[in-house]
Amino acid sequence: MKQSTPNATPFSRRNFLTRAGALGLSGFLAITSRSVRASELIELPFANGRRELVSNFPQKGPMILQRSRPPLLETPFEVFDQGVFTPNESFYVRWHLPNIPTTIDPAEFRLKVRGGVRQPLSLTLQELVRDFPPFEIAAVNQCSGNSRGFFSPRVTGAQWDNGAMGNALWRGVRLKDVLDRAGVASGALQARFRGLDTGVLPQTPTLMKSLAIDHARDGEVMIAYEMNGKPLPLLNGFPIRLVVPGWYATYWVKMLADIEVLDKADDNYWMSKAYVIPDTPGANVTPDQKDVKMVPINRMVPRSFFTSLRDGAHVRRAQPLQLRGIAFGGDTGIAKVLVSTDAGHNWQAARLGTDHGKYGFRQWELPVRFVSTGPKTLLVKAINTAGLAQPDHPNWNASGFMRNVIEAVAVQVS
Ligand SMILES: Nc1nc2c(c(=O)[nH]1)N[C@H]1C(S)=C(S)[C@@H](COP(=O)(O)O)O[C@H]1N2
Ligand SMILES: [Mo]
Repeated sequence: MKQSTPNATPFSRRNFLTRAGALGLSGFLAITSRSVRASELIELPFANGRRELVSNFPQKGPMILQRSRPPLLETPFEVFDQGVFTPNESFYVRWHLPNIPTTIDPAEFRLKVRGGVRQPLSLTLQELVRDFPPFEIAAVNQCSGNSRGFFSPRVTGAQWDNGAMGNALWRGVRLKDVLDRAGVASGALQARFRGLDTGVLPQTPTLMKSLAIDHARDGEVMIAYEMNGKPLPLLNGFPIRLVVPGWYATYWVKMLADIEVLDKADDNYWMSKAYVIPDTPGANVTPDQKDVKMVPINRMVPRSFFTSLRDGAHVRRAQPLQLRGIAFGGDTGIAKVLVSTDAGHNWQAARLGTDHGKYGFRQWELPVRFVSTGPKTLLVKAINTAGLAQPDHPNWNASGFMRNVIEAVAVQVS
């Protein structure tokens, strides 16, 4: 965890308005006529994996188009080899509802805090920045459905490759400080968060997510106004979003505008139906398993990836080769990353890169040299500081959530 001194406020009115005006949102609105733009086709490594690589979303570079409205954009995996912080212009995007404001006037924006509080609040962005101590944390934002395209048997939902995740240095204020300003009333059970996006039909339930009040007040859950030193891109939740370190991104409500303190458990659609997992280790069930108890998705689990080479890569015998990748511990830090170059017979500990805090990506490296030619299976496995290791076999559930398995790449040595 990194704590830094406050610098010039990112939300001076002029700065904010200029940025809001400079978003170039016409591309966003006109996205259905995007065919005028040249785009490249890429092939994700599963059936029906052909996707367009598009560059016409505001504040975004080349992204894998999963869907245009609402936008689902995946980070091209090469980006993860370039460093542990995922650049804002490459950071994946996921929205559920199609009506997303295309401009936000920072001067008009208010964050409401209401419900079971002594003093309801309506905060301007300037108040949020000025009146609360700044807080920074590096944390992985990962969609519950990241890697869903690999589920077998296949399940419905966005068929993501492994790029529905990203790591950023988030800067903002602690949610605890804001809740304490409002004064949480006794009997409070949860805090519920809502953004500015809505459905087209009035009966579409607005996305709302809730956290236990103690979790909301743990001093780590935060309201972020900056991502990697810059205001949040509109598509990642400008002007503010919730950051819930160690938890799946469904809770990281974007364009956060409303916090309601509840005295009972929230059973709205997005809590009780849309984002529930089997209450089993690793959310793992068999496709024919019946009457499984379901619970809201929550903490992430450890994962690791190769980033320096892809499945099918050709490498030279006897030549020194630096294997490289990223790992994260889920809801706690990485203890070890183990790599096998012989399909799991032998494992070696990789060298871990700079620790930017327990919730972020950690780079790993391992020098290897292949003594014989032929096909080789390379494996990588993360173990977190709670002793949880990635499983040998992939988990499965009907929603395609929490994909986890020791990752493999096949290489050809010649
Ligand atoms: N307001 C709002 N916040 C939201 C969502 C949404 O649809 N609306 N989707 C959630 C889900 S499921 C994910 S995976 C993350 C994606 O965050 P990103 O687009 O910044 O990568 O946002 C979360 N926050
Ligand atoms: Mo998600």
